[in-house]
Amino acid sequence: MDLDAITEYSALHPKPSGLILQYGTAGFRTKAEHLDHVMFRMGLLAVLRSKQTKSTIGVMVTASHNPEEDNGVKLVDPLGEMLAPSWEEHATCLANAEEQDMPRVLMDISVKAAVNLQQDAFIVIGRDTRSTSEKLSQSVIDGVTVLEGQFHDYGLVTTPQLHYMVYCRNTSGQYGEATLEGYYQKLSKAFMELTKQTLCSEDEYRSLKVDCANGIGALKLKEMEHYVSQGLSVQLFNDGTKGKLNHLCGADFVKSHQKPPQGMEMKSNERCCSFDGDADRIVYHYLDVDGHFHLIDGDKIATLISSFLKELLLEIGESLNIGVVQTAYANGSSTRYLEEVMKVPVYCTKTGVKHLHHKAQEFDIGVYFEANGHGTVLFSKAAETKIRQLTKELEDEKRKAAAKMLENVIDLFNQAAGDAISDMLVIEAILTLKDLTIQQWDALYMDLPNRQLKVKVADRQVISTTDAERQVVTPPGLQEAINDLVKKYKLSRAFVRPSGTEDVVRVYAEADSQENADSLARAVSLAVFQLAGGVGETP
Ligand code: 16G
Ligand code: MG
Repeated sequence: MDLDAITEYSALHPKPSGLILQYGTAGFRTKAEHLDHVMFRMGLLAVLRSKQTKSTIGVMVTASHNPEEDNGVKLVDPLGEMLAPSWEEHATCLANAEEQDMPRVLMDISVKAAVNLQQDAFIVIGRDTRSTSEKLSQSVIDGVTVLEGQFHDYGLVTTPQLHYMVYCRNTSGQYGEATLEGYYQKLSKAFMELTKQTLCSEDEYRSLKVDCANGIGALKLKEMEHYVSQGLSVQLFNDGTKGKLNHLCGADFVKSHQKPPQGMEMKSNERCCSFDGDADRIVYHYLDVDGHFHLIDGDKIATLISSFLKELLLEIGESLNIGVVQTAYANGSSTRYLEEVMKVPVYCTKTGVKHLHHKAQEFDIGVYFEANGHGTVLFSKAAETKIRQLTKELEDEKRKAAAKMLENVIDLFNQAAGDAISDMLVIEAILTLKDLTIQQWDALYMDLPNRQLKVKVADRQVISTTDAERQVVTPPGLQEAINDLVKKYKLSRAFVRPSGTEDVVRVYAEADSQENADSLARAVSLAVFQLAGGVGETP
């Protein structure tokens, strides 16, 4: 390592002294103006990680659903997965090292992680549409270059597209071709094959309105449109030509406010969906004939997909196991429906894609979705091989057709990461094949009314949790207080957890009516405020 060169270049990306940032649930995220040094250093770190794993590593510049003024960065590990936890710690140390200490911290990491510095390194870089992203990704490149890493800059891509590129490059093209063209080809081919028998003539089924959150999703859907136009016509709203990124629109807004996005013309019973700012989240929604808004969130998406997969598995008669992974935010009705009606095992993990992804890898077919719309389906290598073999060998026409469909589903899901585009195509295919309207899908079960609130406390880390964030361990007395409150309502449940992306404690409550869910959420917020050092206004 040329420490002099590193010192010299680092001075061009100086760290504001005293600034402390954490590699959180999904990388670093804060106001864009504080991130230049972080980007440079993540370029350096990506090179070390690439040398250590002898693989291509990804660096994505985005702050997803956060406001336009924010930005962020995350590293993508060799199989398209989130960065390994021990390297998250390295990332935090490196980002927080004061200017003069940085080269030494970098050396320490390289020694600790037993990096062979002679090894070649290759980094792929992507960015979202934020006005600050281009310059920040240039700083990543500066970091990569000073450590003599090779790189390819994909420029504007969705987060899942970058994950896809990393996965392709590290599996010598077996997963797909590491280009945007390759991505569109792979997905559209699987989509067209999956739906080809049943291409429905009614326009109602084939057109979909998409709220793109004024983000990268709009650009990429425009690029992909003609590949799938025979099977699906998408009408884009909030495509970034007028509105502000993630402002009053997008999946996060729609889910957390439970209202339609602005800037989208919705007629009753029309199928609509919303992406988030980097297109790794999707939720569906519609207005009924009375003008009431209905949200179809990640839980209902998981239900639709897993029931479809379960039917196909029954059809081919193979004993491949299927499991659904959720978080504590999953609506109680969805968990009950999956377990009791569909009879699929359901597991709960901590919030954050990496936790769900990890758990889902334990099954032949692991369906994971957060209620907020992050998710995908993972097929184990063994399950994939089995299914591909069956499509060749089966003689029974019906079983063969089911196996073929499963094969298309494997190709259609972005197995490197949850992907709004890929999820959207799977959902559209299933609705078409099963001849389901959005109302029929919505009617699978009724969500329990729920409410999410935030509480400001002096130090959110005083709250620690266990049992996949469903129980509070500290501060003492808080869990007991929550238990007592929950007992006062029917069909009720509540939990609290420190946010991994914002300086707040999050509160979730559900109950038999909206009024009760609201009042339980308020009462729990007050308990947090009193027992966990609330600051500012009393909730
Ligand atoms: C991040 C996570 C998301 C999680 C959210 C929770 C990824 C790619 N994203 O956006 O999965 O739901 O954080 O935020 O892992 P919170 O900790 O602030 O509630
Ligand atoms: Mg996102």
